[in-house]
Amino acid sequence: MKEKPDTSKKDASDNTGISRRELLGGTVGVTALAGLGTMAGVASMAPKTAQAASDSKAAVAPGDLDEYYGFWSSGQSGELRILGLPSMRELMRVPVFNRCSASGWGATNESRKIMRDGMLPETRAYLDSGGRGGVWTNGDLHHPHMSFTDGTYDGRYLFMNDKANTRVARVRCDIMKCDKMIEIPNAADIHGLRPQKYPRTGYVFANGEHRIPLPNDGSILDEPDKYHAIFTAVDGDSMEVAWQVLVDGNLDNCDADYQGLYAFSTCYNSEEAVNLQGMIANERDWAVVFDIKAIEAGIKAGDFKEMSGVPVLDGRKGSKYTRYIPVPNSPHGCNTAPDGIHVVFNGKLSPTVTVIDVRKLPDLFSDKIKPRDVVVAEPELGLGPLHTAFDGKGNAYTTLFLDSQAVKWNVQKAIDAYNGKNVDPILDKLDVHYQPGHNHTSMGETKEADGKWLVSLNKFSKDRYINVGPCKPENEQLIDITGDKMKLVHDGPTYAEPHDCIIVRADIVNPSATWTKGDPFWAETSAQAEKDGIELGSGTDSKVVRDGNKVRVYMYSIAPNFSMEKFTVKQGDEVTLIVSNLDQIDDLTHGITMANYGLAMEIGPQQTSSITFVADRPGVHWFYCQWFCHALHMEMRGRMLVEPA
Ligand code: K7E
Ligand code: CUA
Repeated sequence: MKEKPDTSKKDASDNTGISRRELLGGTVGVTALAGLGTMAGVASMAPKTAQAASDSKAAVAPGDLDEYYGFWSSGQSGELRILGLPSMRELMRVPVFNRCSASGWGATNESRKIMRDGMLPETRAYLDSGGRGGVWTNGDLHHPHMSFTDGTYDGRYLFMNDKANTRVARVRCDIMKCDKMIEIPNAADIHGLRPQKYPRTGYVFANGEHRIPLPNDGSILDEPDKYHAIFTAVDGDSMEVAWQVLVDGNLDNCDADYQGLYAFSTCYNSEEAVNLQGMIANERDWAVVFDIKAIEAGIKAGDFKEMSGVPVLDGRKGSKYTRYIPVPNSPHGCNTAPDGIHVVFNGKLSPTVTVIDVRKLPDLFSDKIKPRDVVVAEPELGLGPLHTAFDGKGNAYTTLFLDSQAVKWNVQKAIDAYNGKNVDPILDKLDVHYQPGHNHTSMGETKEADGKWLVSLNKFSKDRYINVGPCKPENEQLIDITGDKMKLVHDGPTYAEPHDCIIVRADIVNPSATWTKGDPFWAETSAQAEKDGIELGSGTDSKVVRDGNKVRVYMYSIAPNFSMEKFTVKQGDEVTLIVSNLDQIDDLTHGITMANYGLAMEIGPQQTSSITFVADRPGVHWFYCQWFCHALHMEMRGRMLVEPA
């Protein structure tokens, strides 16, 4: 489709006098793609905008606490990050799909159990063979979202996707650790993920992005009609797949409504092509609407095929479970407004966003109206709209990837313009630095959206920081949205690659100060200890238990001591170190590192952690506490003797 040169709206031009729009020119579809490469150069030509470097509202003095938690994804780093807002201070990293040197995530028995329990049997067999180490070492975490009750965050859990290895994980908000991770069957590469907002979570909706042959047994390559994409509903309580829906096209991002009736996904490859040219051939793709009640009734009535142990309904075109709403080429973000009525599909290759009204969906499903009849607005906002956030006052904020801008627009004005009124829905545009992907407002995906802060997650930082080499940080900008005009108040560099974030009022999140003795996190370790006649964390659990060539070393720690100064095993023994931290004081984390054995783990106050290894290197090996805990922290160590076989 053609992008009309738009002279009515103010262009973001730099001081060379050349507008970025003019530089782009041509058709949006093709130029937008070319722009992915060239805009890096173009935007660098722009001078630094004269924005306030600091703002009293954003300043959080040393020792003062933030008003909001920010939960950040990290893309290909595979972890979840916790920031404080408005200070934008990074507070914590929570390893999820990655492995972590500090905490032992991916190495401890407790974390490996979580990572392995939800794997498909064929994946477990694959990772157990060929020296692959039994767990994935990478992940691609895009979308972290909190559990909801009645349309707002409830502080129970955070859910997140792994695009790299087709997983969905859950983090317990009391301890801020991942407690469940499942691999989604029949799907390839989970991308969009959102929890059900009402009445509660409930379902976690997860989009299989890439289409694959089903079954994917190696017999098919170039028969795209045998490729499929799958929409999955995971039960957020049990973390099991509740049901799946086969769709036409592929799936990108998704969201849920505020009524508990529908879910939505964008599709950027309705052509069902397998290469770039094919995927952008059509002028229109679509958004898919899923009728949750109809799907649940379909499951009850047995209208499904069981595949890999889960019920799969056929939701392709013509199905009673879905409707396909045509929208301009290659939509990306999918965002439900806090008014509970409007859903925005972001155009990406089209300069527009498409707004639908959920009140029209019952008529769509009963075929009283046509799919396009649910569209109530389609404002042209600028180049490369990717994601939209809301302030709870009727305004929306959309990222413009190619224009490197945030655009503020009014939903009602966009509806009026669509109905032929001569109004401009665009209220403000702000340069961001550079190429924003997601954005998010404080509480913006809940009915309690408060219109205070907007974060723009920008894919490039270019010239905003001193040069750190060819790989530059990304740039996250905090924007004050309390006034009519957006005001940039803070730049924050970050490492690869926060796709998305949520901003949650601090009073909703109430993590524990310490662990609780007997936490289910180490239930299996507790069960083994019980068999060995040991009560973990009791202060008597200091004992070496030999069981054939398996040796379990139970230890506890109280700063600055491990309960065992030394222990002896034989070369070739399979050794499990089980360490309980008896300290009850906030922030008194210990760890244990077995030097030159590649082993380390975190042990928080009142936590038990365990790790298993083969003692195949004879000699004296020091184990030490790697978490600075005491004036005598350096002395907090002991010896393992491995006797030669
Ligand atoms: Cu990067 Cu949400 Cu995966 Cu858009 S997605 S930018
Ligand atoms: Cu315990 Cu350092």
